Amino acid sequence: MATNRTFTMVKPLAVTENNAGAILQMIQKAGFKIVAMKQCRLSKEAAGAFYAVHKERPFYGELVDSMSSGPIVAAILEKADAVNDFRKLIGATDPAKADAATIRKLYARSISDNAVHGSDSDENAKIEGDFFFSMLERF
Ligand code: 3AN
Repeated sequence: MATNRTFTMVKPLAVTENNAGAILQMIQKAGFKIVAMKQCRLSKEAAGAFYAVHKERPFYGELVDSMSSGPIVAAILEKADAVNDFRKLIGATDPAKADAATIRKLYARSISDNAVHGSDSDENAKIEGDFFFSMLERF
């Protein structure tokens, strides 16, 4: 059964372009509650560990460079069917293929700098939230 939490990051280019506030507003207006949130910068090592599942993919190096290039905003979000509903809100990985009015359609620059991360399963939502947040940081 679907759980009610997912994990997101506003990616470095979207933060640098001052779009984090607008993106978080879209997330809240879509009914997600922010359970935990912080701005921080991933080292190359930390970005590599977070995306270790993609280690063999040709874009892994580019992804690690991009995700460690500036600050990100990480958050745990709560809503019924959170993982699936958040994937719908952010749109397709490639912004050129994302539906109108999705976060990636509005704010992504390319398939690698695609504005936001969203967990792809309940299991990964838990792993990814635990990567960034202690129990004391969740409300
Ligand atoms: P999603 O973030 O939509 O779940 P994944 O998990 O397939 O997509 O990919 C993780 C991240 O890797 C994407 N958010 C994107 O930044 C990057 N990425 C995925 N596919 C490509 C690609 N073909 N070229 C460059 N970067 C990619």
